[in-house]
Amino acid sequence: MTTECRICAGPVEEFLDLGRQPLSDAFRRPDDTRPEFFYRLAVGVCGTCSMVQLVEEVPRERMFHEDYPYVSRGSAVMREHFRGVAERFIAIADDPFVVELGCNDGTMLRTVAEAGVRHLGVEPSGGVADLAAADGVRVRKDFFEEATARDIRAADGPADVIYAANTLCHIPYMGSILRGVDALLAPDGVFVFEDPYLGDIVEKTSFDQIYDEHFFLFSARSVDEMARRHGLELVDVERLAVHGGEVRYWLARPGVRPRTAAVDALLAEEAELASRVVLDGFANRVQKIRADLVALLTDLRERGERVVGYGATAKSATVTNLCGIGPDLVEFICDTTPAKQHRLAPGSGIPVRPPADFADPYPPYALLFAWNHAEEIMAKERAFRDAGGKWITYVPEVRVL
Ligand code: DWN
Ligand code: SAH
Ligand code: ZN
Repeated sequence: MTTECRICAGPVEEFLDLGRQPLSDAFRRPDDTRPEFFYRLAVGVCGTCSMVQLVEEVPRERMFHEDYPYVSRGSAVMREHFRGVAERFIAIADDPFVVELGCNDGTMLRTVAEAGVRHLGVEPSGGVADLAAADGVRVRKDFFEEATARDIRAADGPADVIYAANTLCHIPYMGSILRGVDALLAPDGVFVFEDPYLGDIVEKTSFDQIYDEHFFLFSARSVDEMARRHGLELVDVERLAVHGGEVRYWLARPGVRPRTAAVDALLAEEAELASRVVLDGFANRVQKIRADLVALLTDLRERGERVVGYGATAKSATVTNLCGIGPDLVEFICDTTPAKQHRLAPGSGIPVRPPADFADPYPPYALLFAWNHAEEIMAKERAFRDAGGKWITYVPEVRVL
């Protein structure tokens, strides 16, 4: 099947179909009897600009609304990560104006606000935006797009930094976003964004990074092409270890900043990344992980062993719904997020419970859905191991640890 690229209108060739999937962050109340929304989750690659993207778009209001449950503050590692980012932006100019798209609960901007630096968060999900405001962050409850950007420019002046973490890849209407960036960014300003990196996703076969909210899987090459088409230039890239491997892209107006050697090095490394051979290989490894995981969980059930999930991630919706994992295979998922607890995970119907329930009593096996936070979680759950518990992971392959 071929569709049209959301960046360049070139032909998008599908290479992986992950089937009928629910909204990844739609945790339902147990008494909610309304039918769930499903869509077809499939990924393709543009033959012209190499952008990897979903072939079906979910309307944004279905995903990002008052009850959007994800909060950035749920991980100590991420809190520290965003404090570091904020400190760099605070020091980037005299009296800078820092705008964050998808500021969520204000985890990054709160450091900027506390330093008395001019800032604005743009966040359409009302509940998490309220958390940011409660922490002293100036936030506008809106989707960022061209009209919003023009409005902000008129009211607050040009931005020295426009930043988006794990947000730009959520936005299919990229033309409007980049026209907005052009309208809002100061002549010597920077547009900085960080998202899961296609290179890491392919290398680790972390197919669960693909779900409704993750519309694009960026690479240096596809971002370079995208920037050029919109009058911007990719001037720097940084590889990040967070969320299973990301890249932070720095864009500026042409000629304003020299392009670093890191950009050319990453482009060279990516020579084959968007080829059909590489992407078809990825798709084949996904099917192997699916078969191995179903076999392992089925075997454990037959032996009467309990398995509990750890971390009700958006990513886990892709895994459970692709593999047909329900409460018969995974008893419940424990998670620290208040808005997910005592709800049912989307599609699978697996109950979500507070982490205290994990130890009550410990199961023999825990399926680590939040594998990107493995170090942090395994450190805080040492007692599970000490009690003889074993972790199950499926990235980069199914293993019992
Ligand atoms: O891109 C996105 C990223 C930034 O966040 C969004 N589209 C949605 C969301 O994706 P996710 O849900 O896959 O993100 P995380 O950060 O992998 O989610 C971790 C989950 O695990 C959260 O629900 C919190 C929970 N958790 C926990 O229960 N104990 C996390 C940690 C670190 C813990 O110790
Ligand atoms: N930046 C945070 C949150 C990422 S989750 C972090 O890295 O942890 C993605 C966020 O993007 C959600 O809070 C969602 O509401 C927001 N979002 C989605 N579309 C947006 C848009 N058009 N403009 C601004 N934010 C958007
Ligand atoms: Zn394209």
